[in-house]
Formats: sequence, structure tokens, C-alpha cells
Amino acid sequence: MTYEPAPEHRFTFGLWTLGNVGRDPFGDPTRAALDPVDTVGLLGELGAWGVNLHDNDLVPFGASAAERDRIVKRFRSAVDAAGLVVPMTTTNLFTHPVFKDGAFTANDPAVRRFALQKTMRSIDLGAELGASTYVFWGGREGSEVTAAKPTGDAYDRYLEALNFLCGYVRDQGYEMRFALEPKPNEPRGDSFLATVAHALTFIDHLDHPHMVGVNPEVAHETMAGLNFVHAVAMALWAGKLFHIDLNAQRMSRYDQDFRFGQEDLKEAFLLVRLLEGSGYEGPRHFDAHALRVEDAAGVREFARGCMRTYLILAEKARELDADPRFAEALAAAQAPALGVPTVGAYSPQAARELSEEEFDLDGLARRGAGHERVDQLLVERLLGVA
Ligand code: GLT
Ligand code: MN
Ligand code: MN
Repeated sequence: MTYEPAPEHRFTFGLWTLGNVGRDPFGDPTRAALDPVDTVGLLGELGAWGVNLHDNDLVPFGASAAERDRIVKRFRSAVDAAGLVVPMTTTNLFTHPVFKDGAFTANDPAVRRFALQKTMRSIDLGAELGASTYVFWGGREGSEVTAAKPTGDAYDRYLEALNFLCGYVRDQGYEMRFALEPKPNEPRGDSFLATVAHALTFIDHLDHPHMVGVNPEVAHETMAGLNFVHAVAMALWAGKLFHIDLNAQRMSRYDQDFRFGQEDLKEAFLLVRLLEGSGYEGPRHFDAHALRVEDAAGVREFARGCMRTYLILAEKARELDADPRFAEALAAAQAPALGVPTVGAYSPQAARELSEEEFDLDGLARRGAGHERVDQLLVERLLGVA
């Protein structure tokens, strides 16, 4: 196995990821900005499948229509020349100061209307580039002063915005689905749609819920101390995993967006195993960037590393699932038994039978669960000594 990335692996990166210049809240850029055309060339060379973008990663805020068309044409030729696709696009609703108090949930109605206008134009750009997924990361949707922004009203406005934009996509006849990206905080003190479960509940209230799913990010659930594999598994279970942002993160810190696999290898492994076994056919998108201490060579190493680690973990997952000792350990732990219905659908007869059933409670309570063996086999496989 050479672990060489190829387009069939469906690896994608955002323009903002390879193009990250290493700015942080305390320090200036440490790398020169990349021309999107050069980013695309590099991605093609490294074996990626696609490139994603925010409207303003490509077209500067406030550019004229003629300027926009010229930039998009040049970019499109570069994408074609590199043999890439543009599967996902999104809107920057967080950098410009006009969005300081939110976009779709800004208290000021004029800001909310401008945010919708900007998003409609950005959706047009996505459709023009062939994107089938449109991501919504509500970077500024949230607050620091809870009393100044009634939460129920904010969710009403968020819902109104998404309903309006679903209407727009349908009206234009675009083949496009929306994916909401949750995050608990940063840059706002407290963000709306804080976790995958918040987003799933929200989607149920939309006019066209089938058009909208989620885009979970490793770093975002991990910041909140949540189990990311559970979050993704729940999204899959709900039929709502429309996209995924892969990276790495240590708990309880700022949004680190590290190279995939840089932290918590076991979780990365479980995630790859879940995705590869789930039938998920969407992009494997790396929303991460090279460390601020790196130069152009480091950026290249970072991008290769994300894809290589994914492929290595996918191979380890296949090996683990083909290991008869692991299958035995799972059987001893009764993992397959969880797939068997407990009582089936309710019926008076089933209720009667259940109420008469007798249980050996002491025996059940004494039985060991066998989880230690399952985990040890997994760890040894991961450590390469299985
Ligand atoms: C920004 C954020 C990411 C989002 C991007 C899409 S932009 O970099 O940190 O998590 O996915 O808007
Ligand atoms: Mn992030
Ligand atoms: Mn992200």
C-alpha cells in the first residue's frame, strides 16, 4: 500500500485552508497569500478530488460584476486544468465588520437583508461552479450578552433565512443541498446551532427539511468536550450527513483546525472506520491548516499528511474488521445483539408477555461486558503490533 491520494478517495480542501496565512488574534501573517489558481494547481498535483471556497476566498468583497466574472473565468480554467471539481461552496458572513452582531440573526434587519442578498449571490456562484453542497457556518450567529438578543427570536430569524434560501434554490432550479455546520463558540461567546444535535432539531422545523443536513467538524464538537464519532453516527442515523469537516483538536481550547490525525488518533481511527463502513459517499473535506510556524513546504506536508493519515487509518480499519479475534471479542461483548429489536412494536399481547417474563437479575448483573478486550485489540491494531 502506498497511501497515495487519488481523486476516487474524494479528498477536498478549502481555498482558505491551504491559503491560510498564519494570522492569529495575537500575530500577523507568517506566510504569503496564495493565488487561488496556485492552490488549485497544488491540490491537483497532490491527488485531491476537489476544492471548496467562500465567495470572498475567490472574489474580493465589493468587486464589480465585470471583475467577478473575470476572476471566476480564470479560476474555472485552473480548476479544469488541474482535473478538480468544486463540490461545496459557502458564504463569508463573518469577516466584514457589518456582520459583527451576526448575519441572519443580527438584531438590525438591514444587516439581515444584506446577509441574504450576499448569500443569494454566493449561491449563484456555487451553482455556476457546479457545487452540489452549500455550507452554512454561522460564525457570527450568537452573542456575548444573552439579554440583548432574545434567543427564540434569533432562531425564528435563522429559520426564516434558511427557508427563504431553500425557496431561492428551488426557484432557480439548482441541484443543491444545504449543510449546517455547528460550533459551540468562537468567534462569538456563545454560538447558535452549537452542536450537531442542535442543528438536527432545527432542521426539523424548516419548510423543506429534506434539503438540509449537517456538516460536522471534528474541532467543533471536540472543543465542547463532546464525542465527535457519536455526533457523526447520529447524523448518519438521521440521514443528515451531507458533508464533513475533518481536522484535529484538543479539548477545551480555541478552534485549532490541526492536520487530520494530529491529535487523538484513536478517535480519528474510529471516525474513518465509521465513515468508510457507512456508505457515506460525500467529500472527505479537510477544514484544517498548516501550523503557523510552517512555510510553503510545511503547507504541502500538511496537505499530504491529512490524506495519507486518512488512507492509513482506512486500511487499519479494514484489517481490524477482518480480524477473527476482533469479531469474537465483539460477539463476547454482545455488540451484534444491540442490532436485535428489544420487544418489537407495541401490542397488548407483547405487553402481557413482557409483564410475565422472569429475569435472572443476579446473573445479568454479574456478567462482564467484555469491552476491555475489544478496546485492547483495537489499540494493538492501531499501534501496529496486532
Ligand atoms: C472557517 C471556519 C470553518 C468553516 C468554514 C466555512 S470557514 O474557517 O473555522 O469551520 O467550516 O465557512
Ligand atoms: Mn474549525
Ligand atoms: Mn469547518
